[in-house]
Amino acid sequence: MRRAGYVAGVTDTRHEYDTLAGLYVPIGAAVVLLVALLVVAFAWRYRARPDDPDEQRRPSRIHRAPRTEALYVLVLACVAALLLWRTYTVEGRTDHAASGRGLGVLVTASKWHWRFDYPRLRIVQRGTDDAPPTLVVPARRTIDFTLRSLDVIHAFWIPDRRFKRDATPGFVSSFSLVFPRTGFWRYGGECSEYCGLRHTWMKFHVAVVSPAAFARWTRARQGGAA
Ligand SMILES: [Cu+2]
Repeated sequence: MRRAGYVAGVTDTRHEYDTLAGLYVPIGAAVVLLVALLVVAFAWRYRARPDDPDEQRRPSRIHRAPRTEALYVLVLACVAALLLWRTYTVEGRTDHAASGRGLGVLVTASKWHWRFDYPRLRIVQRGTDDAPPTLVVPARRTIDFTLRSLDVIHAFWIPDRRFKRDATPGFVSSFSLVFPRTGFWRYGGECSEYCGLRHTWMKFHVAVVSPAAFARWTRARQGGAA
């Protein structure tokens, strides 16, 4: 079903990257386990035995096993190809430019604040040194973000969405996200690029509300309420 303001192709980044991690983690764990077992096994098998009378007369154990080595290279190449293919597939689905048909939010990063402008709604969300701003978005609707920085390199990061994008001065970055479920994430967003003294405090809250609640919030903000 097509919903108003929803653009096909914009995907749930959390689901996509969690699925990808579900592939990387077991492969990584298997490699660590295999290497650890082989280290222990070979250290035990070829340990020094000074009391062994045959030790000095033992021939060199170095020999070649071309088939085993070729199989090893083939397995590694297949694993690398699988990971690259899955990674680029997921990147292709999630890392697209803004659709231009969703709700527009201009994100401005500067030392050490976030600011969220909703140009079409004429709403601005600012924080203070003590209180970070809140990014308010409607659930299940495409949000078209435009990201910029006024000074140094920052990075817009929402861990729950598994999404991160650099904000580089002189460049404007565009991307779309959807937020499938409603909720409030205290300090749910932050800067993930070290940007100076107060980098650690460069955070924002994330509020995902129902479309009806978003309409009410919009009216309240446009009416001058906080
Ligand atoms: Cu920063």
